[in-house]
Amino acid sequence: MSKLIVILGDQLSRNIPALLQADRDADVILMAEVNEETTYVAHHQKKIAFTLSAMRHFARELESDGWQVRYIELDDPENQGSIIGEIQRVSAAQRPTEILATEPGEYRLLQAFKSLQSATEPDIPFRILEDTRFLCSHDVFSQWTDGKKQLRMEHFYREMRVRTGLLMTDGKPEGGKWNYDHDNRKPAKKGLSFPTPAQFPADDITNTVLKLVADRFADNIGRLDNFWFGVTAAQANDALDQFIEHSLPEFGDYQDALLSDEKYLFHSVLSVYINAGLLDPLAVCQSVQTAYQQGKVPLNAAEGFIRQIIGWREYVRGIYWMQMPDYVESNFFNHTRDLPDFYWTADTDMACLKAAISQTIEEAYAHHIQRLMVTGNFAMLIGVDPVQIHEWYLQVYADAYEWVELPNTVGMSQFADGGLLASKPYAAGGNYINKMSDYCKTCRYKVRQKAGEDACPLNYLYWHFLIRNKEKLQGNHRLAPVYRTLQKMDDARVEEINHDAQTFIDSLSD
Ligand code: FAD
Ligand code: DLZ
Ligand code: SF4
Repeated sequence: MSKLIVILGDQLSRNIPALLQADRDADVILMAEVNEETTYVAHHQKKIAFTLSAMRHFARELESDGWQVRYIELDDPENQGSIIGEIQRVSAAQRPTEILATEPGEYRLLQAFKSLQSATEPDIPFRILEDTRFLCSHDVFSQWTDGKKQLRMEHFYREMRVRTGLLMTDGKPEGGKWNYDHDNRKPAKKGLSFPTPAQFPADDITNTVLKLVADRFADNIGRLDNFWFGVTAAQANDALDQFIEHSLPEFGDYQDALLSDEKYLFHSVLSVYINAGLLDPLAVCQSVQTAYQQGKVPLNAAEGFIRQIIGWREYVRGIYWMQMPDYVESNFFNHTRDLPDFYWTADTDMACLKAAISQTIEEAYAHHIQRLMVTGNFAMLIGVDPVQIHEWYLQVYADAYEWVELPNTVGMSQFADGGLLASKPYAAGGNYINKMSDYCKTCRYKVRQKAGEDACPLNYLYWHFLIRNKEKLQGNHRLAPVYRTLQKMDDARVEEINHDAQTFIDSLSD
């Protein structure tokens, strides 16, 4: 009499609830590489390689700990091509007393689980457990949102600090302030030395997977050479230790910076491991807190980092589940433009976009400010259909799962939810990029020029965005100063902006 324990490709954690409730001597674990998960969007080749290799390593580790694992490879001739198909096939043969799974991170798969549940019960009960790796349960998030007219991450974050006790002393925030973001806005300068995130050589398992991906997914975006992601919990923990030692001390100061030729700056590159389950988010925050307590990192760095995880990460997940399935359709500005082709090739003269997209193609990674203020900002300014930019982000990053990617794209970067997640659009012209980066120095466009062929396109696109969305945005008090500036512009200047923007946007589809 055994249960069938389902473990998905982003549930590679020893503390995943379905595994915690399993009996090592009796139950069978099912892990399946399937066509549906590898193709529901055309994932970056490195993302597929990372996921399949990490799944194979996790299965091996469970087996060597004495678990009975039924591991289905992608090219198994019996493979049914979907998680649901594989659960059905294996349970038909094995007749388990129960199927036990942890809730999937994505809405579409939860719906599929629920349909299967109705089909198998009462014959075989199918229990779907809440994913306790997240620090805020669905109930707690919905209690927090209850009765609130406006949701703000900062308020949620403070509650999460109290709830977790992280960086709290006698019920008060460490250092007397909740948030040290004010200290975290430094532009990076040349001369700083930037550590490289921990990199790991491919072993036999990874090499086999790399070949499989090269054979089957050669047309997907991305390159497979120089694959260096860790694929086990031990490697992910090494990456965490190295981040804390070498990058975290400067993480806060330069969190918003951008620099050509520096792909990572002081960012952790840990999201890929945390989201797949190789690192536990609470344990990561506790390690960071310990480093602060031992005097190894300053408070602004520790607080800034912990805020990203217990604040932003949990907040976006809460919003995702609260808003799905309609959230995908959000389109506050009614944007309909196609995503420019250069998002797939990096073939553009704009140095900021070229840098962010090239490294995305190479590494399946770009840091937050590149995603938000470069690729995201540009897509919003030219009016790209939010679904198209959402699908791009979901495809190109190794850490991308819809629960985290969608709210970041639709809510934070495109303001397509009209301000549910963020209090104002993250729109910026060339000045911002020039202040925070060195991209403009080598760009074909001139950042200080406001109009004409050589002007930085972001300059007129920024105003064009504000002009065309005036009705929707001018009431936003955080945008009052920019609308006051706009009011002072004469008609000729407004016409010039509209003309330059339209000419540039038209040129994108030529
Ligand atoms: P660091 O800068 O080192 O931050 C530390 C950790 O905090 C990250 O590892 C991550 O776990 C967490 N974190 C930071 N910011 C966020 C955030 N806004 N939301 C959730 N967690 C956060 N993050 C993803 O994990 N998957 C995605 O698919 C994803 N898509 C994004 C799309 C857009 C348009 C934008 C603007 C942001 C997106 N993010 C996404 C959030 C953020 O950009 C990444 O988490 C971060 O860049 C990962 O790199 P890092 O590990 O070096 O992060
Ligand atoms: C991302 C991914 C990929 C590429 N392949 C698989 C797979 O073959 N089998 C699997 O169980 N999971 C995979 N995943 C992760 C899933 O897509 C993820 O579990 C769902 O999106 C839910 O978050
Ligand atoms: Fe980007 Fe404009 Fe600077 Fe060029 S000049 S790098 S387009 S901000």
